[in-house]
Amino acid sequence: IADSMRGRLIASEGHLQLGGLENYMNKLAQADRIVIVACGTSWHAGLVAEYLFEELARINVEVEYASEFRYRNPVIGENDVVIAISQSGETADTLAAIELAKSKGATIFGVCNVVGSSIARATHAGAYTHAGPEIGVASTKAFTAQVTVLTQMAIAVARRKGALTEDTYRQLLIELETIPTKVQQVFEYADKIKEIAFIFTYARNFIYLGRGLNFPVALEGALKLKEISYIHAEGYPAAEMKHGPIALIDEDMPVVFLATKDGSYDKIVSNIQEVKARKGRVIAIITQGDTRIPGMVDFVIEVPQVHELLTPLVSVIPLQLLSYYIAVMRGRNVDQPRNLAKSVTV
Ligand code: F1P
Repeated sequence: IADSMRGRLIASEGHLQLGGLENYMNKLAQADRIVIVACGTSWHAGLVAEYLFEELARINVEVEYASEFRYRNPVIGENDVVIAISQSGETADTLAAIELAKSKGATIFGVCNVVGSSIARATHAGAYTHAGPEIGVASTKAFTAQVTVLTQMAIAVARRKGALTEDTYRQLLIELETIPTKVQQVFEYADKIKEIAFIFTYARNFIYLGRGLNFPVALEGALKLKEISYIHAEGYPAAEMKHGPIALIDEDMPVVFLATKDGSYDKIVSNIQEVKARKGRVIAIITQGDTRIPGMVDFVIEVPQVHELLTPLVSVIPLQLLSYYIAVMRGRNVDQPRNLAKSVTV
């Protein structure tokens, strides 16, 4: 993962190059609304992009499941910009959503991994993620690659709009270039994650909670666990817990918290207290050096400090590893999980 990110970031050293997107940058910068269509893991990358485009470029973003969008009668037209995200570039639902939006006059950008794929060809412009082949069915490095490219797009569009100062722009680029090394550092915790996986190998349910940019990461952590270990897992925004899922918490419920040091930190600490008060077993993903959360929870996994806007790129890694080890310990075929296809072409 780190290597595929490093390659892409070196290619953009000091300046963001987004290939075929360069000529369409004004269209993106002037958009009143961006509609993101995708499925599965790619949809989660879209949710991260929603936070980034809104935060950095102040553009209204809607993130749609392509599998729903294609069957609706969505309000979309010539002034809309659609970003379609797909690892395989062959997902039938995403392709159908693109065709529908195109027939209404929208401009379509693609973020695809597979060069020359059907989705890449159906778009007006786009950026390839160049994450290399995904060996397994479940997307992992494709997710980090998609988020990297979408982050670069959001930064570039914000700059084009004049919404970013030159200092912030430079700072974000410098921070982006530190990410591959920081991702590599998370792997130093692999043995610890393996121990936690061993303890929870036969759990029947899991809940994942996060706020802000870590909310899509919670969804992605739950999806990875479902996909490769077949354990029932739910991801929620931590603030939604009190609106229902809190009823599920007891001493048999493992709860994974995305609790890195960011603007939501104090609120996530309160959510952890709420779960501990109900005897939930908490695994917290925390920022290295945090001394507050370790005393409150059952297990911690540390990730390096990163710029707040880049958090998902590192906080997702321990969740991918946790799913991987649990699946292996349960004897699952992690590369070819049952009932899943790499490209869902129907
Ligand atoms: C979308 C997706 C993947 C998932 C699985 C089924 O694929 O939902 O996220 O891991 O492979 O398809 P894509 O459009 O990103 O290729």
